[in-house]
Amino acid sequence: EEEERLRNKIRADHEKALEEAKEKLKKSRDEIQAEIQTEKNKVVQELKKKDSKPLPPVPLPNLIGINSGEPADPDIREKRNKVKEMMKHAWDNYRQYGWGHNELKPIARKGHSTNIFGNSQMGATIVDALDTLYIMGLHDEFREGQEWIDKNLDFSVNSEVSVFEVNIRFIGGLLAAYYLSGQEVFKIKAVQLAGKLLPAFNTPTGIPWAMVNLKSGVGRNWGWASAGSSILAEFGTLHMEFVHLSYLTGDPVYYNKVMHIRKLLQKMDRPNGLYPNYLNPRTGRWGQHHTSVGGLGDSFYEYLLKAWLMSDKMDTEARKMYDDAIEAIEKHLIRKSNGGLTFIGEWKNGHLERKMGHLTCFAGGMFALGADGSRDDKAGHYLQLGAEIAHTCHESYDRTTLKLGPEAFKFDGGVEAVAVRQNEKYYILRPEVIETYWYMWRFTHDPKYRQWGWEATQAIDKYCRVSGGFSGVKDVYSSSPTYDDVQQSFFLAETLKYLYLLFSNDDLLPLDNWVFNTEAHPLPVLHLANTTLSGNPAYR
Ligand code: DMJ
Repeated sequence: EEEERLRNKIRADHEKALEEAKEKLKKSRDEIQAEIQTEKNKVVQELKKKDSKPLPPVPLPNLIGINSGEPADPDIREKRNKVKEMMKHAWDNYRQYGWGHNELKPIARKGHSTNIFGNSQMGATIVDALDTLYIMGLHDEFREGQEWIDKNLDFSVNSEVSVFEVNIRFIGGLLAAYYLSGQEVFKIKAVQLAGKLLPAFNTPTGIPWAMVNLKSGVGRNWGWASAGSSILAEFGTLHMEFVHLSYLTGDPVYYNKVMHIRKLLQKMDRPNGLYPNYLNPRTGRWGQHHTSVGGLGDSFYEYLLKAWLMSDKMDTEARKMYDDAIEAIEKHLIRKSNGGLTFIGEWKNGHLERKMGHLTCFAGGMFALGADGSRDDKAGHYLQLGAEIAHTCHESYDRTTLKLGPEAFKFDGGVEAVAVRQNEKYYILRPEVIETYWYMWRFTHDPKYRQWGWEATQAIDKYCRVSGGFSGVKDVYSSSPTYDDVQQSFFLAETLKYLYLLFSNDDLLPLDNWVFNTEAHPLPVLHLANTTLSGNPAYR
């Protein structure tokens, strides 16, 4: 019977083909040629599509866990309210004296900016603060920020900006605001801005320039970076945002750019298994062999881990690169001081510099976050390593007069977790130590992390607060410190957000559903198999 059915089908197909051939013969030469051309075009289009490997179209993920996270314990609630009050103080003063400028000078009470934001007023503090305002329930302030963005945020300006900073603060901030609030304006602005960054990738290797002019698209590198190099922590900290951009637009261009960077890095030799901080975008060769888990290297490692987490653990290539990298880091850069403090040093010109930066302190949280799923099931080991880094960084705070951590501290001859050089004694409202307390709190619920976070909150409020906002201080060992008169935008994006989360319940932005970019902007895990557009009460 089956044979009979097949024979009939073949006969029918044959007849159909004959009919089609007859039809074709009736057509004019021109008509046939036009048809061939159409077919050719289709094939070219298909090939192009294949070449650029589009991401599968998927609906918005189920956004679970943007509840208020209000703690039951009145003491913790009071602490959380204090952090919210500090956010209000920072925001209100920026609103009053710096509105529209990138940052605030809280003592001079006027706007402030640095070269990373270019020469135009892009409201960096507004964009960076939005999601913190949102989760704290500061809805009026959030709306004001949204209105400013809607009316004033314009990227067609003749201004040269840092690709990395604009990505982590602006694109990250806009995307998080979009996912939390559902307001289209944030998505539209994020995509517009991303388009302006794309020309930075026009280099012989596809490794982007550090800076790009938003109007002309001309890119270049920092003058100080090893022989015209791009920086690992800059071109290696685009992945999360760019994958989300492709996901939201259906346009694979962003995804392709960052995957190209990854593939290129994967192919390169790594001295001692370590990634140097500098890579020349013209030649594709490493610059100086400096390796750091602090400035210039830090968030590259963070984004390998977070690419895996953000993909719902599907991107195993990223996880492997992370595992390989931290194995080499542990072997070559992590040591114990004479006094028993675990620290992460820097590799410079063939030797280990026994110095750790405030920036490096984020790694405690990263090790804890990466513990689950680690190679050879070393989860306990990495959680312990995270705890040790948290302890060391707490010591760096505790051994100062102001109980605020210095920019860098040494572990050399008698000196332990203390800054030695005058120009390393400043604290500029950085978040990394508090970030690590928060991750450790989420994974262990050891009350000491809340205690340490509270110490830092009090110290910031006592020594960095001025009537016009919050300022960095120049020397954490001096009892009469001078101010640097800058309220950094990351203070609102990160420092205050991590403190607020530390004193909130875990159901506010649970880590199973959200991954924080390096500027603490939460982006949802793309649970591709478990997605829904509506019907989730937590969404909006
Ligand atoms: C922030 O912009 C980000 O956390 C970045 O990854 C490192 N530096 C600052 C905060 O210190």
